[in-house]
Amino acid sequence: MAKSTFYVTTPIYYPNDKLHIGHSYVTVAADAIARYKRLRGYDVMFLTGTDEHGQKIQNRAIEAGKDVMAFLDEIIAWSQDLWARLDVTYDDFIRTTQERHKKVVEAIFERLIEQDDVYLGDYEGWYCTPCESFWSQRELVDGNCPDCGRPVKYVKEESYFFRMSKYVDRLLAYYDEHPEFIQPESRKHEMINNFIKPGLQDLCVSRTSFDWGIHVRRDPKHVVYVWLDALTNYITAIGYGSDDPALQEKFEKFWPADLQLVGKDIVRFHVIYWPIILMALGLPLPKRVYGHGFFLMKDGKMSKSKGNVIDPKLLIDRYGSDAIRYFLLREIPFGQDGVFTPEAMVQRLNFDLANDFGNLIHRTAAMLNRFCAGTVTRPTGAALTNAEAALAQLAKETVQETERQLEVLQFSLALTAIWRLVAQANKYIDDTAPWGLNKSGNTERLNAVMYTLVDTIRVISVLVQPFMPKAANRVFEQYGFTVEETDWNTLTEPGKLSAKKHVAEGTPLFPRLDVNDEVTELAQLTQLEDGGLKTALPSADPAKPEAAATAAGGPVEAVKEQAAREGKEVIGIDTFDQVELRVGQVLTAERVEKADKLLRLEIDLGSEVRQIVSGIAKYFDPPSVLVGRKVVVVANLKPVKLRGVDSNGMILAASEGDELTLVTVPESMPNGAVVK
Ligand code: ME8
Repeated sequence: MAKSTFYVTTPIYYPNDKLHIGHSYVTVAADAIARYKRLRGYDVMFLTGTDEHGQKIQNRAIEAGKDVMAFLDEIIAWSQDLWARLDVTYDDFIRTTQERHKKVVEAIFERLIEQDDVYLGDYEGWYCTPCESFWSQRELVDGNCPDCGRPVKYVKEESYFFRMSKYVDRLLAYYDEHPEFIQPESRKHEMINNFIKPGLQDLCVSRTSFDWGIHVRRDPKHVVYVWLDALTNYITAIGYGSDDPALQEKFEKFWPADLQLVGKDIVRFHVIYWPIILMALGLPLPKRVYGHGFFLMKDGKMSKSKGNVIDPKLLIDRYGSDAIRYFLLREIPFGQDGVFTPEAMVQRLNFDLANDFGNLIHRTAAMLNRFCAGTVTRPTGAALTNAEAALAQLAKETVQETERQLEVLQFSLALTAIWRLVAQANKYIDDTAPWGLNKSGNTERLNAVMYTLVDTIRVISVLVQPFMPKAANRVFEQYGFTVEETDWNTLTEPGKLSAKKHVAEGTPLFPRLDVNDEVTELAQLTQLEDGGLKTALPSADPAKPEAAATAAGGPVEAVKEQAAREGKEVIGIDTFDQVELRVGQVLTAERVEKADKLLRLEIDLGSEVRQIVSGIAKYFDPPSVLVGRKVVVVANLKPVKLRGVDSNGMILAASEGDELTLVTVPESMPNGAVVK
């Protein structure tokens, strides 16, 4: 029987700069899933690549004084070397400058014009060159690009447009019929409320103001504009539109993709424009698009201009690929944002890898060699106790839990489950004290304990394979585990571990680190002495005018002083951006029993109703005066219990002395709208 297939993709990255730890994050996540599915017996296709057209790339090559293709080749070589060093096992790497992609995009464009999905019109509006995005007047923030905050320019030019609006109803019906299509669930509401409900504009799909791109066949002064070119990579790479029967077969085999991983910044393109393009081409839609969260620095988003970007190669050189892969997937729940700090990384590596995992592997092998000449012997039934049965049961449950969490891409929870087993195995050593059994000559019991430990290590090393392939292989070699013994699909079958085997003494898998020294060293190495904070503030370079303001105690100093007086740090816009503010409407309001100050409110946030407890009772009597009021809610606040009542968020209010006013917005603003 043919194997089941699994097609997983990452975004294709812009090669305008070297890739950083954020790009490594999603690529390692895709690799872990690809490896996991291969281990489960799937025929996997794992695609990554680069998005090489557009003005931004052309400008970067010109700045570097290089021919565009030569400039790209260098960055692509660097990127592929990064993936090799991170043990990323992609099956194909697509470059949008490759002929296999270009000629299919040209044909797709012609077809879309012929079937009147694409038409020629005039584009008038605001354009942000760094983001390569067009914006309407309404979308600008203080006259600047709403994504990056940089100035935009007004442009008017002839462009081709895609009739997006024609497909909106079908798209919404698809969302309804396929609740698993957009994940995590919260991103779906964001898409519907922020982009679809306000009215989906036709999408500009060609430009005439630059020429680094795929030219429209019938009208070559037009270059296919970035998203139509970029998104189609997922089908051109696997043979869509090819004349070659083998490639056509490949396309039939793998499309629709099972999983498309994208950052939250480009979810919109992948769950609105991409499905619509596919509908226009009469193709099925991907089964799942997952919008993962971002790795941030202490001063907010990573960006070259802030100088807070971490070079992943530097970390790999110092700690090895396994350690970096582990940290990336362990630290932050997939789907959420998290902050990268040297402290967190060094602690994880030291405690989880050196102390817990590495030590379990090392001390077990050392004891086996000291007490049993390195040989594991299958125990007799009489020597087994409840402790062995309990560990075997936990191992079984851990396999199931790891599978469950990997299916829903909760890498950190899968690792948490595996580390629970690691901790339990370490505890089992302490409880059974094999050194005591050796001393008292209780060979039967000693064999039982050592066999149980080696069997547990076998399960653990198989489970960590998708995350830390090198470490897993080292354990397989050291412990002499065979292919049969390390087959994930029969992992917990009884008697899997062969009756006799030899285990080598080995060396520790992960070095122990001195946390303080290492953090200092790492901070210097990454040049983030203050966690990147200094780069968020204006440069101290006297040649730059804002530096003069700082030196003379000007506006920046005044802001810092004011913040310091209030016991708060000055924050960058990116830190503020982490606060999710939304418009809500009070549905019910009542007093909380035995709590004079508290009101329990139910608030409609558009996509959900939230319960919030607020200390505003004395200002609103009776509480029902609040019903129907539009309020601003901090929607991503950690849930708390106040007087035993769950509170999931906070409403904003201004207060001075005895007066308090709720921050409100006009009635016309829909519930769930984002406040910035
Ligand atoms: O958007 N944390 O390319 P891109 C986590 N070419 N992930 C991050 C990250 C961070 N700090 N920074 C980047 C493009 N990423 C387009 C995509 S797809 C058809 C075209 C990851 O080089 C994240 O997955 O800007 C994000 O979506 C992607 O890199 C953007 O890469």
